Amino acid sequence: MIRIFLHGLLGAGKSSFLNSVNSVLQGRMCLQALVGNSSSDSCTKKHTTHKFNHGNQDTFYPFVINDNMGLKNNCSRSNRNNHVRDIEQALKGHVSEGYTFNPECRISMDGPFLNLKPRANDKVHVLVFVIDANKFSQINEKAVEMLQDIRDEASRLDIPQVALLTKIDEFCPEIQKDMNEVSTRVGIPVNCILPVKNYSEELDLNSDTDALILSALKHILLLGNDHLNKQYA
Ligand SMILES: Nc1nc2c(ncn2[C@@H]2O[C@H](COP(=O)(O)OP(=O)(O)OP(=O)(O)O)[C@@H](O)[C@H]2O)c(=O)[nH]1
Ligand SMILES: [Mg+2]
Repeated sequence: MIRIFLHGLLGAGKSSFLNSVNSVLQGRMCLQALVGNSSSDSCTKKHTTHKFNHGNQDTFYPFVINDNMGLKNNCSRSNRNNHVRDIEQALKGHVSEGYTFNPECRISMDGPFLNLKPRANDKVHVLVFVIDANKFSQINEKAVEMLQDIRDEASRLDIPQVALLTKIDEFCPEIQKDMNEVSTRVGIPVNCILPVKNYSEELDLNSDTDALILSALKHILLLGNDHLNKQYA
């Protein structure tokens, strides 16, 4: 099983992406995770693992997506440090289901949400940075440094990373410039930056949107699969 971990600032479109993946897989609009519209408070509160039904109710696709609370663009240095350390724990599989990331303090080392003995399935296989294409140029340098720190941790753990550029429907002409800027500022190669348009306002699926979501998912899963194969080689 491949574990995909979504990370991104508040309102970047993390929950919308996993809802979009589920919608495409189920062939109907799905709202598995709550989606918000607030610029001051994260709509997703808890670290949650989402599975995706395949056929009948008890059968699932062999991958899961972790959704998390997004951080504000302008949080303090100590908040950012706490957050990076917590994400590092999550990448290693030490953070249990239901934990609420709190930038004011790190996960408690003797609390109920610390998983001391993660199984292979609990560890993250692909880290996905979810970035709002419209807001990237407004993200401050400190927040970008935080993304780089998380990327460094992931690289140390040998976990592959991609960036999803969301909301491209609002931003199409500028998308190439934005992909280059993400690549330069965060350090992810341009061929690992995947533009998507999530299902955000439509009532029915359409094949162009499906194609972008499926292409991004395929790329993420191939990276995760390579990482798993490497671990057991
Ligand atoms: N136009 C457009 N809107 C989008 C897209 N993806 C997400 N949105 C909208 O952006 C807002 C935030 O989306 P969420 O999926 O809640 O973002 P999130 O990253 O999960 O946010 P938090 O959980 O609060 O950190 C919602 O109003 C979505 O409908 C997209 O591709 N296009
Ligand atoms: Mg969310």
